[in-house]
Amino acid sequence: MITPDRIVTTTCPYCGVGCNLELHVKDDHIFKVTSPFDSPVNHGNLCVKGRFGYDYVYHPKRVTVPMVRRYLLDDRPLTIDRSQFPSSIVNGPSSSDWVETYWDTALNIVADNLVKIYKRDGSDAMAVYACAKATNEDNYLLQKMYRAIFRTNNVDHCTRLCHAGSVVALQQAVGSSAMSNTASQVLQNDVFIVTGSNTTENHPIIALQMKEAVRKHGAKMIVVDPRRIELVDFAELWLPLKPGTNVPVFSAMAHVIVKENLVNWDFVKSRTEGSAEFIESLEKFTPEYAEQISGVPAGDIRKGARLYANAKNAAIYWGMGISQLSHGTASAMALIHLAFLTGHVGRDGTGLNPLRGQNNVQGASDMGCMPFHYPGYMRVDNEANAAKWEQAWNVPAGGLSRKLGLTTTEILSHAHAQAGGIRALYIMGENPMMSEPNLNETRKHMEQLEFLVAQDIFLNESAAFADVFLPATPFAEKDGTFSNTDRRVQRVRAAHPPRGQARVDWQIICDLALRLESRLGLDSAKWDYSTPEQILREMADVNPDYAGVTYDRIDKIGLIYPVPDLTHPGTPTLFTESFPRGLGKFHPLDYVPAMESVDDEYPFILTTGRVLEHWHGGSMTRNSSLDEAFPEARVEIHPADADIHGIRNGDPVKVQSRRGEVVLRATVTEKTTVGVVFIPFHFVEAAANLLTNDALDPQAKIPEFKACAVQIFPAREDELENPEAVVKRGRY
Ligand SMILES: Nc1nc2c(c(=O)[nH]1)N[C@H]1C(S)=C(S)[C@@H](COP(=O)(O)OP(=O)(O)OC[C@H]3O[C@@H](n4cnc5c(=O)[nH]c(N)nc54)[C@H](O)[C@@H]3O)O[C@H]1N2
Ligand SMILES: Nc1nc2c(c(=O)[nH]1)N[C@H]1C(S)=C(S)[C@@H](COP(=O)(O)OP(=O)(O)OC[C@H]3O[C@@H](n4cnc5c(=O)[nH]c(N)nc54)[C@H](O)[C@@H]3O)O[C@H]1N2
Ligand code: SF4
Ligand SMILES: [Mo]
Repeated sequence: MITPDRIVTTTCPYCGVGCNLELHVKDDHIFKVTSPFDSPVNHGNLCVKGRFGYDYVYHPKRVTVPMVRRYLLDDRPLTIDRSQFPSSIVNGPSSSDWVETYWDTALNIVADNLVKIYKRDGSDAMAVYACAKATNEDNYLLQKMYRAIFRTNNVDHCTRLCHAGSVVALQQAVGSSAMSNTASQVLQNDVFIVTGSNTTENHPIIALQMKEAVRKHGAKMIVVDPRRIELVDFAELWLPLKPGTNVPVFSAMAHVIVKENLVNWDFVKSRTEGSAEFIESLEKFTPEYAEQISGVPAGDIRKGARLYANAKNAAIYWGMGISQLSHGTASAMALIHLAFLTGHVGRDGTGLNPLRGQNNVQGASDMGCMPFHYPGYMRVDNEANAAKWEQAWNVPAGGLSRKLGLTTTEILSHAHAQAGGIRALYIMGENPMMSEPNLNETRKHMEQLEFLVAQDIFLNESAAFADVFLPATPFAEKDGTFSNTDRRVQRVRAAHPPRGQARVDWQIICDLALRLESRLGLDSAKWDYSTPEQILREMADVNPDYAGVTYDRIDKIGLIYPVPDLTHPGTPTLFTESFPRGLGKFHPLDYVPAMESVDDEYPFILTTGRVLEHWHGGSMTRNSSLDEAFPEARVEIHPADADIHGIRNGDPVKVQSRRGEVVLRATVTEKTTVGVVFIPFHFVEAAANLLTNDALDPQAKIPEFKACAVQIFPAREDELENPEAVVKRGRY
């Protein structure tokens, strides 16, 4: 038995559930993780990532010394030709190009080059990706640095690839985009819909509560998902729709609710607008029409509509199967309509709940790491908002840009080697070379950049393209706050000092900001924080949602924002009296198919997503012991399809789309439906995003990760990218 030197309570760095952790530390090393039984979030439960996934902190590949490219030290001009990088996305330029250096040298090089480009090409040449893994404090300062110093709103982060469709739809329909209720209110639901969310693998502790709702409280669950995910075993009804057919299925449910007079007219009349036109638009969405398009039997659509509408308390929980489509906004809108028609929103045990993915994607959005909003969702093109932040940041009146910035996907597609477009990019903790769609295209954009800074804990596939690498610290080495999917602001606490020379993100930013200001002759005097709490305070003094959040108040249990003052207890349920935009607004919809439909050449629909043991591009989990639990990429294919192609379980296959191909082993399983194959996007050896379509939702600019057309061929063993070879060569 090891006796810990100390037990540090903190928040899980993986998913948006925000489980509370107890880190058992001995000799400045975490050796065990447990969880407090009295945590209101996870009640002592943890999934495999929270429990065992922390050892990436100690992985030998972690970079803990600043690094710059040799040509920068030689003081040669920036002549790097990124197109000369090896064609495999596994490797960037050879590691011998990197030189370890002092912080001073690295930060001066960053400051000199950013200032040079800014002075020459102006604000529009500058852009930054924020990090939904980092704290609120880190993210607040990063967007402040770009807005206050470079006067640009080209700030975005992975929320764009994630719930952007949900955010736009919710903003248009209700005027607020967070979850309306908390996840644990599922225990108060009589009926709930889970759609486009593989909750068991991606929000495991919320899935536990969903199962508890069914098994202990008699709730009825309706799963709407093309795959036979584990929750189907607990469901009253499963609607296995074809990928990309959300709008007809949910609009047909609305059609049934209207035709069978299951509408909550009191709610529709008093709380919404635009219902007459909307109801007219439903005429075409008969369940039979939806069946033709989606493959879901009309009778089951009727049954689902009745269950949801007749419930006393019903809620909808959704994930990426709704938002990651070229009609992601319309898909989310179709769900919102169901809640409006039935009045299942604005009370405990009801709600519109887009489950947030990253541990702090809610927080990074709240902190203004988005191109249209300052912290607190204040539009950047509004004079009064701009004036507030100019005052807070000591920027002269009129100094902040009122121009809407570019989104994540636009920032890369606007990258240009010559004048015009984005020239310099700063990436704090993201990995676009794994997470963007159509990686062959992404790669070309990365090659165009004149100057790229990566601030991460690993030299990931994107940092392999960088000029400078700044080693940050992971959650276990920093203090601050994360905001989870419930809007609960919780403490993050350091278990031990940073490894090597790694530095906390917010401290790197302050150090760099001072160097930028001195080179540009600015003197805001606003970068001298001694604790992260001072940073949160500065933000909370202007952002009313966080006004009442102090480190003292969230010492043991987090607070659910809005917390408008220092005595307010927090707000688990939103929209009880009205919506932020006043009345909820219906938006009539049309069915628009996915951008790519199947044909003889590409007869399967590929849908991509996640598995329990891994995280996104794998920087963290593939550098942890979790990799042994799920060591290689697999494509899931239905037995009927496998039979036709003569594919057996474990056979290597080549999956090809119009944009690229990968070779990986097949898992023959009924978890996927006929005609649909599934690949998780965690594995660099068979990166799913080489195949995916970069078509965007026109409003939300979110890519169509959930549906593209592919062909499958048998392949040979020697065509597999041998994982062992990858390890030997160095994954990064
Ligand atoms: N283990 C693990 N957990 C994670 C993550 C991780 O990488 N690994 N990432 C986190 C992040 S950032 C996020 S955003 C969440 C994502 O969590 P989820 O949204 O649960 O993630 P996905 O696996 O991408 O896709 C969810 C489901 O969408 C379904 N689907 C595909 N196409 C359609 C469609 O057209 N309509 C409908 N209705 N469903 C469809 C898929 O079958 C799949 O079951 O997970 C978070 N949690
Ligand atoms: N095909 C396909 N592609 C997808 C999706 C899909 O479903 N299918 N889902 C999309 C979604 S929903 C998302 S959210 C994106 C995610 O895409 P990304 O955000 O690009 O992915 P991550 O791997 O989570 O990147 C996080 C990085 O932060 C680093 N990091 C961890 N902690 C810290 C820290 O404290 N500080 C700093 N500076 N760095 C840190 C990690 O090492 C890692 O490199 O992927 C998107 N891409
Ligand atoms: S459910 Fe999410 S927050 Fe909880 S332990 Fe697992 S990854 Fe961490
Ligand atoms: Mo996400």
